[in-house]
Amino acid sequence: MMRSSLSFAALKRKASSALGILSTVNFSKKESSVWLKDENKKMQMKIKHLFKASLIGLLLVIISNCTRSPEVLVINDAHLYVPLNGSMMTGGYLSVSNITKEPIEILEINCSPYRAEIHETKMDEKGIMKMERLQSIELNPGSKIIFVPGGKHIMFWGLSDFQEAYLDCSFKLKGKDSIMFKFEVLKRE
Ligand SMILES: [Cu+2]
Repeated sequence: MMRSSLSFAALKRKASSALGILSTVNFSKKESSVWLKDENKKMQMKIKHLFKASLIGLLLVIISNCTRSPEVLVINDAHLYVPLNGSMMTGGYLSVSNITKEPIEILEINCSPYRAEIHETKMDEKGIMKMERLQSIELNPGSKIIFVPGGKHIMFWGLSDFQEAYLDCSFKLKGKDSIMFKFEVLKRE
């Protein structure tokens, strides 16, 4: 009777041991049987925890891949100067790099609720500097465009009373998700 119940318990343990390391152990003494049961439980807990941790890790990878759009443009040093006293407008500057292997077209900038446009300053045939609004900017694969005073720039309106350190904007891209970035707002000396 005792013998058959022991072997049944051993069989049960054998079945529940995930790694099968206990399958060759002889359960003849009660003490060792309890100890092994304990070890078996610990092992199962460890496996459970490992499984849980890897499941959470996998979920995190899936979530972060779904919510973060792959990087296509790298934007550096985006900054603007608060408007001069009495002026409604001011300029913003940055560099934009296309790190993909295909052309990327920037259609417009959005800094809502503030008005913003992509501009370029050019000299006309009479030698007069004028700025015009650009309808779009195309970046070739691997190319970089630097927005500088006297060249391409972002024109802002309505920032006279702007007090924050950063202004949130986004570039609308043709056929791709918009790129969000921040302009650092610099005070005039
Ligand atoms: Cu302008």
